[in-house]
Amino acid sequence: MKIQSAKVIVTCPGRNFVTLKIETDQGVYGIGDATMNGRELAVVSYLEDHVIPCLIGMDPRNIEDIWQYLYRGAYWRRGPVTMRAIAAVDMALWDIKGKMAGMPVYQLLGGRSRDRVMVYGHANGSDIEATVDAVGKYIDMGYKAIRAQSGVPGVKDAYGVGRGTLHYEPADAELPSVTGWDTRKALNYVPKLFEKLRDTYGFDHHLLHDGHHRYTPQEAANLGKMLEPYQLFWFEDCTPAENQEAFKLVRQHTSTPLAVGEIFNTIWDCKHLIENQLIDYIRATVVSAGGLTHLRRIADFASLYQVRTGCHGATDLSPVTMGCALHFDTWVPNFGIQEYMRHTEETDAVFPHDYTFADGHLHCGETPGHGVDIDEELAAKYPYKPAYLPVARLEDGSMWNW
Ligand code: GCO
Ligand code: MG
Repeated sequence: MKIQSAKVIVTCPGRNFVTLKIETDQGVYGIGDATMNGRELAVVSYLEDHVIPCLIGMDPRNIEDIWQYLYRGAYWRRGPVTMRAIAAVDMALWDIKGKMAGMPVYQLLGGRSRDRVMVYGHANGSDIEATVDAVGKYIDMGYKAIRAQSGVPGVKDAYGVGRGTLHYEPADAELPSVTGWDTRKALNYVPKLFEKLRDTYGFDHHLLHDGHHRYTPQEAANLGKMLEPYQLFWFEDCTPAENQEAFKLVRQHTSTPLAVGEIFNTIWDCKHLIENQLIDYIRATVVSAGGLTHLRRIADFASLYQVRTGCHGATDLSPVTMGCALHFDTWVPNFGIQEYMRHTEETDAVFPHDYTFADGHLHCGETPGHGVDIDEELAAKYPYKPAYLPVARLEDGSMWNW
């Protein structure tokens, strides 16, 4: 069996997606996601100019060998572009293997560990009152776990606040728009949001919060401690995870569970935090961390330390990544939770899929492969549109972490 051709499809049904389609000499094809929000075309070039020529003629059944070929063989290892390109190939190959075996991917991984996958949705509002209302709407939709982000008075376009409640999308401008940040104001506001949420809805639902790399370790420790009475499911990206020693300080001061890893690309990014038990949830996901082949290595390593998974699932991860993540979540023994930001109807139409939402959970389908396809004709109707993520500046104009 041979890989006969492969192509990259770029489409913008409301937002940009980069998709790899691998075709075999036996008529079976597979689909993979390679989207990198705000930097899409770098991955397109990596795939078209440097990966696809090597794939032609390879045996698509050799998933592991092809993974090693692309990782070791490039010499230049790791990084968000390389690992997304590898991920796209990997997803497409698992899709092909599943189709050939007549089995959904979770069966190939080792079978079902659970009936359904608990997801969390994104509730946000311009202030506490609006955010409390938005959380109520998610509870009404059946969610068991909800991430809450509120605008902060005096902070321009604080992170995580969308225009509607369902389809938050931060990449919105042809050049990066400038948002504001003020840690003092956030530290004063965020605990009040969670106090109000617990007062209003009690403790039956899981609540989550994303710090989006904004706080210093000391500030993160302080906020984690202030949030303890509200028993969060997790406090995410409380401080940048470049200097991972910094998490020791946060950990020493708070028992609020910590989640990190949506921008991690390999097991090496995760190793220190996991083996030093500095986090509770690892957020690496299929598209950013080298596909299913690599993500399961991360999960297995994490399981040694009772660290559970919490795959990133924002809208910039296409339905293809969501489909693969759900097969992974259905299998992985140390599952924690899956993020689920809904795609628009346009996106769902371009990527027909068999996963379904019910009662706060997602269910992966039983279609052979990962269960997500691309409608190429429809995709062609939505040409690529440059869109950047915002940047953040402090009140004095200094750059900060968006
Ligand atoms: C999350 C993330 C996203 C990112 C987005 C960037 O927790 O879902 O932080 O909202 O900001 O994926 O492209
Ligand atoms: Mg996040």
